Amino acid sequence: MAYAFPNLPYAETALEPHISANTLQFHYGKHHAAYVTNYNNLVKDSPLDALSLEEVIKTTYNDASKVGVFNNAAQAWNHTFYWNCMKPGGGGTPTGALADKINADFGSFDEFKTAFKQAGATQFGSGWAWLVSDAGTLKVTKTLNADNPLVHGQVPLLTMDVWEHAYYLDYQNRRPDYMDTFLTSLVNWDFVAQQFAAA
Ligand code: MN3
Repeated sequence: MAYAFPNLPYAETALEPHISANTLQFHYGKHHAAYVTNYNNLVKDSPLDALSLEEVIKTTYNDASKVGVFNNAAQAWNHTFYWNCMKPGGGGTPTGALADKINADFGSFDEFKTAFKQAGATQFGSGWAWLVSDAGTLKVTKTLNADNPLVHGQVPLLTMDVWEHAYYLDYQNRRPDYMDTFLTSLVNWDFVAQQFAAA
């Protein structure tokens, strides 16, 4: 079924100075919008139109005849999730049950941060770094291009876009600086905790 292009959960200026309005105007207003438009055009009047976006992602994964549908469906989903993973005045540390689980599964919050940044730094080319729940254990993963933990049986809890379009206007080639800023100043741990509670 058609996927409605969601509103950003904050103003385009809200993440400044960490992520500029200029970046969001392109990243949300052009890149994300194009994925949603392409997705809706591809599924329109096809059997996939009966399915939810998540069902289309799972159904088309690894189907050589549906690569375009998968890429646009997953990128539509990934970006909506990514916007919700950030907020103005974000960062800091998780609390409560999520903090306890991170400490239990990674050893400490610092060790989680190291693993998450390592995943982002070692994703060669375009992709995503994730915190997921995998059969009840929290793990850090990285995926290439549009790939998404849903197709690997994992529950996404947090993501960071490491495609160059996510940071190049503000950070140029300095992906590590963007990743540091994402963790220290942008992560919406309340949203992550909601995903964890529902996992
Ligand atoms: Mn992107």
